[in-house]
Amino acid sequence: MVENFSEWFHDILEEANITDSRYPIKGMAVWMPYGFQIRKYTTNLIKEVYDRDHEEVLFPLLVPETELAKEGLHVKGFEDEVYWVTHGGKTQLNEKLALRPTSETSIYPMYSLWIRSHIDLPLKYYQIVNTFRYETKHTRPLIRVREITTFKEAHTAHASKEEADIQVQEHIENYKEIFDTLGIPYTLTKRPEWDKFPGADYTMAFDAIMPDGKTLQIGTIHNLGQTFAKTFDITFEDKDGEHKLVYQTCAGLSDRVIASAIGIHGDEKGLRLPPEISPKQITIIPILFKKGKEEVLAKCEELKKEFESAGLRVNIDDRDIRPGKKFYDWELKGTPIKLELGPRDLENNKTIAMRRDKLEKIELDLNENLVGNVISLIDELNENLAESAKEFHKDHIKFASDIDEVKELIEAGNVVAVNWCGDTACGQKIEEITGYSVLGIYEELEGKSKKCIISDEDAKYVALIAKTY
Ligand code: PR8
Repeated sequence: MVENFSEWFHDILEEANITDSRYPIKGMAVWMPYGFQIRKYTTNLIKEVYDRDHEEVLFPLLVPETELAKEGLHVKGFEDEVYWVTHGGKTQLNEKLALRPTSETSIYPMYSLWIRSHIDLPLKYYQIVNTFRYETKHTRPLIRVREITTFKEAHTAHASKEEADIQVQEHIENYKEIFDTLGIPYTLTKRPEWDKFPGADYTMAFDAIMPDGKTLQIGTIHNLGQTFAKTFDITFEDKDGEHKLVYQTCAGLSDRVIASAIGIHGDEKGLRLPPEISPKQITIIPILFKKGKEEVLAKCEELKKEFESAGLRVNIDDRDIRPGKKFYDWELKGTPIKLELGPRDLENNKTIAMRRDKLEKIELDLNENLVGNVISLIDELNENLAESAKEFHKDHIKFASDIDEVKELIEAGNVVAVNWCGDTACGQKIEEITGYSVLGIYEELEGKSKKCIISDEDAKYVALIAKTY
């Protein structure tokens, strides 16, 4: 799988009924029923975190050209990626309308109307919408798409710079919680100047290391300072009666969260889904013979109800096919726990459980704390998925002290840490020489008297370099 992760990923999406990318527009795929469920539970998790201190809103999909063009830096960053609506039927529109590539220019003109006084602040809204980006790099389902189908974007406005900085930290904590729940290890870096979000003061980014060693940016948080406040005239009357510009932040996640959960946890047999987003957490497979069929099925139904009342998602696979085929299917689909129940098991008050992570069989007593025991297995699986992913992640960040070593280590499937003075010229030289990307600042190097990998200047930071998706 590591050898050909890209092919594995492509195949698993189709085989596990997640997406079908044969839709006749490049970069746009159909969410299939199983994938749709995974998407739903992932969205629920993210909503749950955001709902704690943000309110959900929904803005229109179209952005007038005049608004999109107002913020110079921002529009420059997106101009090659915008899809335009130019006609209504046969009539050419007076003004072109953009399909939002992201929603700053759709949301902030309204913030300018809504925010009047310091009592309106902080304002913390989020929306989950489709965004469109005419990506010119190689597109891949979930990873680089032209229609991002569940773009979760938060937009906040604050009275002071300090509050905006605190909000950035809160976004970071929220994202950590989401990734930790899914057992997705990440690096958190401050993106270099030349790779920050168009219009932002600075960008903090989460990257996951995929099995082939390439990194995937799975979430970003941008401190927008007052750039957009100036452009869209978002001001408030402070306690002292003065009119001031707000400070803003925004943060975004896409279906890449699902891509990383699939990629990082999967194995050669298929998906190994974190229980939180698995459509079913338990799949019961009845082993049916003519004799005792009714009793076995009735017991399966009874167990299903018991598990469901403990809050678990359960299905019974009673299709009229060989049990072996059912095992194969659910291994492919990554249900955390399979329970096998046949007439002999029923006689002996037993069921055979199989954990998807380890694929080992465990005999459980039907009458002795079955629900509790299965919940423990799910918890252990969850922890084990996270632990093995963490180990892989740790093993794949290596330090290099010269440029040749950087290249060798990245080619061998690693992310590489180097000492860096922080100068843009040096950073871009690293990219030029290696052909790989500087993800950004990983750690500060205070008073450690190290030298930059390019210049002979003192290094201020440990920077990460990677081959990226
Ligand atoms: C913002 N504005 O837009 P960002 N396919 C899949 N996922 C993608 C793609 C793509 N083509 N492009 C980006 N992402 C800010 C924050 C509102 C919200 C994912 O930020 O452009 C990446 O994981 O950095 C990225 O980190 C996230 O969307 C946010 O996009």
